[in-house]
Amino acid sequence: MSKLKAKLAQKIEEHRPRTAKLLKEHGDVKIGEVTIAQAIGGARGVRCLVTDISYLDPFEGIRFRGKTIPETFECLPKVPGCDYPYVEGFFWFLLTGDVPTMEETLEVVEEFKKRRAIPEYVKDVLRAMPRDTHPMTMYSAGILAMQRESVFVKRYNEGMKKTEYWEPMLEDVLNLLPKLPVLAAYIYRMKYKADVHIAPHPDLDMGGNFAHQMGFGKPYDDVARMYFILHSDHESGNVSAHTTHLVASALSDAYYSLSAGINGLAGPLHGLANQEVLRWMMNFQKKLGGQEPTPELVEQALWDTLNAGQVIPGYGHAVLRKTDPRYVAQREFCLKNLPDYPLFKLIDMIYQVAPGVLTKHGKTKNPWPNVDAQSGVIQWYYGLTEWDFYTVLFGIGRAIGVLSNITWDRALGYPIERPKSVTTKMLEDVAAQSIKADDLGSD
Ligand code: CMX
Repeated sequence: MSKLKAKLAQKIEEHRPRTAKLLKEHGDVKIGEVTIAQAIGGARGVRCLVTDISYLDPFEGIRFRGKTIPETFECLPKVPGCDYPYVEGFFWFLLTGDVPTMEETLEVVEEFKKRRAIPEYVKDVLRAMPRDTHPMTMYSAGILAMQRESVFVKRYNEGMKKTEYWEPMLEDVLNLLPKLPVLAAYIYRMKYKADVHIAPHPDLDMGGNFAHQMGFGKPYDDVARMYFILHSDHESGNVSAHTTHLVASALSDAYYSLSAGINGLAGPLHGLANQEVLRWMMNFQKKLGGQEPTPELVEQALWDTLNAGQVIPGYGHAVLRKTDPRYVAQREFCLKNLPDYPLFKLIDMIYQVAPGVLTKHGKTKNPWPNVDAQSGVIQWYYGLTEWDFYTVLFGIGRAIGVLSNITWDRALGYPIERPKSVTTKMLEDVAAQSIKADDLGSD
């Protein structure tokens, strides 16, 4: 991994003075204000996190290192004979900000192969859990179980300078990331495929080997590559990214931090929404009892969900105010590969109807679909019908982004995170003062 580490070291050296200058010379410049609604309402829109790895514009959607999703897919080295790029090359791109050459990409591919085996004791931990344990619990536990491997902890205990923190963090990230698809495939085969496992393939890259170890043929390897890249990063404020960053800020290592982030991803308002979409569609089809779905029937079912006080999974977003380009990318994949598949047609019918229903309902600020609305149907089509596994797939992709971020957190020496809380009485006092000021102003 000498090329990746050398490139990252160069990027870090170039970047550090920028952060230092901002802090020293412009530290008191305001970038926003916090309202009472933001303090009570989940810090929505409060600008207090920094990352250069991705940026989410409410109307354009995500850009990875300044590139849109189509630009990202276009610029990266592709696996021969496949439509999607190497995930390993994408990792290089997220980490360094530079598009890797094929040679640089292949160095990461080979290095990941060497590091991807999961320790036997992790399998023992998983096997000790009841088989009906949710796969996200197993995935998080598997990551946490490997914490004893942390190079960062070892080096920290030996004593190292703060400026060196990023190197053992990178080492932990490089050890952990390639293991995640292998861990996921182990959980999948143990839970759903009679505990019959498939050995890794020495010639295959991360996406290809994942498809192989899951037991799915082509083009599932490309599905995996697309899926991991699309789910990788969505700037820093979402629950999984923020949790990983927050835990890492206490100098917890990559294993502790990622496991915590994955627990956040497992919530139904975040990553678990992808399984909820499939559950919603299957319940709907069951209720139809063989009847063809129509826009009218879909509309009624959406209202039934809303009137029961539940959310429409796969719709809405805390930042986005238009259709998620990650949804669009997957829709384009479906239009190309499974245009006539009934479940895809149903997803599309929901897309025609749900924004209108949600707008009429009048609560959500964004009635458009997010990444989770489209993803399950692709998995289902290729034979992965165990929908409670879908968030694990999200969790492999998300790791690429959040592990890149915490490597940079260490490189730039970001401090322990510790926002300040206030009491309700303090807010009431501030509110009363503001009313008084308004009254004086209107005199
Ligand atoms: N269905 C019904 N109501 C919705 C809704 C939806 N899809 N999306 C938002 N609302 C409601 C909210 O629950 C909230 O209601 P209350 O005022 O009663 O609390 C109101 O509309 C305002 O919410 P908002 O400001 O538009 O959205 P938030 O930033 O609070 O929440 C999100 C964002 C994603 C949690 C929300 O849109 C949601 O619950 N969506 C469904 C679950 C989902 O798809 N999550 C996946 C998001 C992507 C990801 O992280 O993976």
